[in-house]
Amino acid sequence: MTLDLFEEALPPPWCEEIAPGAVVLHGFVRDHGPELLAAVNAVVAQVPWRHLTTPGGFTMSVAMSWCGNGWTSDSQGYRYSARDPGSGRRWPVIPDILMALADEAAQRAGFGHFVPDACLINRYDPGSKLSLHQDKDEHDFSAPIVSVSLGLPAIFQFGGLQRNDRTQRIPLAHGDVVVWGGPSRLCFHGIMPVKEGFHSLVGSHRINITLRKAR
Ligand code: MD3
Ligand code: FE
Repeated sequence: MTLDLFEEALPPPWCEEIAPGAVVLHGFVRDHGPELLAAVNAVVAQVPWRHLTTPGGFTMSVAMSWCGNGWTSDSQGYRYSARDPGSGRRWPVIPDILMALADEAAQRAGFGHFVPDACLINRYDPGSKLSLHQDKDEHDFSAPIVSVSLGLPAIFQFGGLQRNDRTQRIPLAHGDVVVWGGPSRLCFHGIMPVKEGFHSLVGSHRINITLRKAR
């Protein structure tokens, strides 16, 4: 399925490989903010923003929502599941525009067709951050992760396969899409505290959407 919304050619420097398998598509969805935000708001209307507790007992500064497969917590910690354990109902389906975006971005970055089954949405208020971590709760690490940045800018920290490896700092702006696959899929990464500011469309937040193959 493709909506052909993101078809413009992307020569360098708009398409930038920052590490093997990690491709930044600068401004890839810059012109689609309103539709993307409408899709986010439709999901959030059904799965209200929530601050999860880490396995270590800390409340995350980032607020989260999701669709497709979402987070469910049990005694083991968090895992992906198709249903809300409270209501027994499926989480909302991933909006078509996000499925199309994921597929087109993955192809543009050289990963071929991509059909995600999970979408996590993060909201950063000024001061919110995401500490260095790996994403390894998905079953299939051969699939890439497509991430979309909207609203306030942020500095992304991108390290190596060991927590102590040196990190590079990559500024991410409204409309940037990054595809993380291949050797970069299991690299440590995080987001530095978001600075105060105001974005004309999104307000005083940064929104990040990640599209994944979880199961
Ligand atoms: C690199 N989110 O939700 S997106 C996350 O901006 C997460 O909200 C950040 O890290 C955010 O887990 C960063 C970019 C990203 C996502 C997954 C990755 C980079 C990645 C997985 C492997 C390597
Ligand atoms: Fe992550």
